[in-house]
Amino acid sequence: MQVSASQSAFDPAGANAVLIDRLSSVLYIGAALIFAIVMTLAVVAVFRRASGVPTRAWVLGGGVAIPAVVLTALLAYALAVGNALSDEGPDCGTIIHVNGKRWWWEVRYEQPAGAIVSANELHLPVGRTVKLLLASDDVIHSFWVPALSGKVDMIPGRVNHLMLKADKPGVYRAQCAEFCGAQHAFMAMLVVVHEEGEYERWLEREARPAGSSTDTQAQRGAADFTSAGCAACHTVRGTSAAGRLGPDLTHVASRLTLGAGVLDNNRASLAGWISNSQAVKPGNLMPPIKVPVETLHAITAYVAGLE
Ligand code: HEC
Ligand SMILES: [Cu+2]
Repeated sequence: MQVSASQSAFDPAGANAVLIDRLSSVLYIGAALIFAIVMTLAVVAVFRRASGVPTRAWVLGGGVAIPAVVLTALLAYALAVGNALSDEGPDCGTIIHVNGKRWWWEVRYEQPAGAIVSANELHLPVGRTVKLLLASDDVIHSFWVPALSGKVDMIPGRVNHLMLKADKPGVYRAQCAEFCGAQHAFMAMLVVVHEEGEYERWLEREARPAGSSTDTQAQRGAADFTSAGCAACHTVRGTSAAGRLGPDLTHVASRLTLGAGVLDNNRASLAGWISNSQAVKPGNLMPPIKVPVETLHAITAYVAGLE
């Protein structure tokens, strides 16, 4: 993928990710120190076996007292971090639903003016805590944006919460982190964190229905989109297409990637995806569409115009 997007828990860009990064550093460094001390003592013990040092104090001190103190301290610290991670904070006004699908993501923005449905890209305002409500319609998925937070499972019949706050604008990569079938590895998503004020503008654009094109090929493509069967699975708001099996395509052309992060979004990859997405993402739930090449071009022109 050409879009540069960080997917590293060691490069935190949000408050929760910083807490997790710090906790893991403490655990890594602590474990390394303990390992070094134990190994040193083991070596010393091997060479001083016969010298008659009292062992009782060593066993009780090193085997009981020190582990009890160290492990209790670590447990208390880890519990405090876990508590802080689920803290809503006073400024949490934004609620976004993310629904795991085989093998893509439905994203629904709760709005005073009604929900906006989108897919395969999550948009966030910088510096504000957002509450994600995570669910699944089919199998268990797991939502994970390593640069912003820990993983939370998406379980059919349940709604799990995740508080997200991004401190730096940018693009971060999310990945399904629970094996969910053939295309689990290609179930990714980009998280776009907007500058102050930009998020509202983006939401406003996303809320609009699809515009109609003046391009004649695209106009033909709009009709072909329905006759070729695309509308049975895809919604394009503002048209009669209202299918729910696949991602909402109302503004698909403005997304950075196609197919949940498998392809860069441009006209060539779009044509390739539409003619046979199975070649790109084998086993995904969109069947190959057999249409004459002019029809394919027309549909591609139409979909590429859905900005
Ligand atoms: C049987 C249902 C079905 C039909 C028919 C169908 N699709 Fe899809 N489509 C899907 C599913 C499911 C996905 C998501 C696949 C994935 O990423 O795993 C998808 C994904 C897509 C995407 C990528 C969306 C994104 O957010 O990246 C585009 C574009 C698309 N379809 C266009 C079309 C067009 C154009 C047609 C008609 C020629 C069509 N589809 C017909 C089910 C369908
Ligand atoms: Cu998954």
